[in-house]
Amino acid sequence: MDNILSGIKPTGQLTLGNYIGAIKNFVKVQNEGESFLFIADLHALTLPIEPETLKNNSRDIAAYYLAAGLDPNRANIFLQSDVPSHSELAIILQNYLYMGELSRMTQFKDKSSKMKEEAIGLGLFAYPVLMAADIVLYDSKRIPVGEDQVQHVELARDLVKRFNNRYGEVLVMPKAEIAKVGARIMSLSDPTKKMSKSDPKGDIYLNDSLEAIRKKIMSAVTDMVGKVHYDVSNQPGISNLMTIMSSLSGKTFEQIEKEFEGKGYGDFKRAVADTVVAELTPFKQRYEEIIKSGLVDEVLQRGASRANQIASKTLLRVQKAVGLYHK
Ligand code: AQP
Repeated sequence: MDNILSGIKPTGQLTLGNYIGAIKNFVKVQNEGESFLFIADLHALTLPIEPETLKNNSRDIAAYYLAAGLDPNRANIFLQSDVPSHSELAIILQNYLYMGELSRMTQFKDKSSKMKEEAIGLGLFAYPVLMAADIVLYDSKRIPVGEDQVQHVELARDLVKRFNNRYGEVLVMPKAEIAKVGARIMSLSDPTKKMSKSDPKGDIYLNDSLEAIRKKIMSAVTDMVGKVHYDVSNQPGISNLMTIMSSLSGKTFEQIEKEFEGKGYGDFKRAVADTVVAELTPFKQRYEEIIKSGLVDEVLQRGASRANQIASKTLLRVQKAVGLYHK
């Protein structure tokens, strides 16, 4: 069985996009191999963030993982910063990725385009290097991610090829896995843009109240077509709501179209809201219980201990391969 790796960076409160595009898939695959599901706290430092916010967001992600159904006896849940091999390996791997390819990364272009050049940190630019280190440390072949992260996984693949060509079969080749439905949940206020935790417009946050979530869905942007139909180009808002409904209920687009034939958008939105609320009600209850129980710290410690075991072996393999003396 292949190892599975993925992570979420604690840059803000998680959105329904993170839940559908990432966490739900982690739960699905947790029995299919050993999984390493980390909280990418070092990645969160690539943009300014308050220390308390970073700490609280990190704890929340661990609690959300557990609330969603990740079993800490099967999945290793840990903080990236609790495993020093991530940083050490990134220092080595940065020599095998190039400025040109890093500057072509869409995430870097998006995030840096809103900043003055003097304010763009080196960490933001080198983000895919650390991500490549995250990926290869656990010899993972399977990397479940949302669509926006596929480009970074592709770059990690390029790096593995380059490194192995030079040093032999040292690193395992990873592959991105994206969900058939829900790999890109869009903003409710601008369905041409991804729902993103650092851009509050049109987001559903996992810590929003159930009433707030209902309200947000009821006021989601739609269109003048007046028909519940999956057509991303002409009906992006309705298509996004269909995606949300489909990925949480298991209904196909055809089934949804049939169910709402001849019905108005109001009825459809109410049904989408019911679906989301039904999914998040028990999830939010479990989250509250987990936060109170103190389980998070115990799980993170256990996860880090296993992650360190595996990661330090891979790091040593790389150090030896490149010829670091005494290794
Ligand atoms: N809208 C989305 N639809 C589906 N999947 C999504 N993911 C993020 N947004 C959506 C997936 O969630 C995982 C964790 O993402 P991340 O924290 O590593 O960073 P990101 O991809 O940049 O996500 P955000 O929410 O947009 O974060 P910020 O705003 O901090 O940049 C990934 O698997 C991602 O694909």
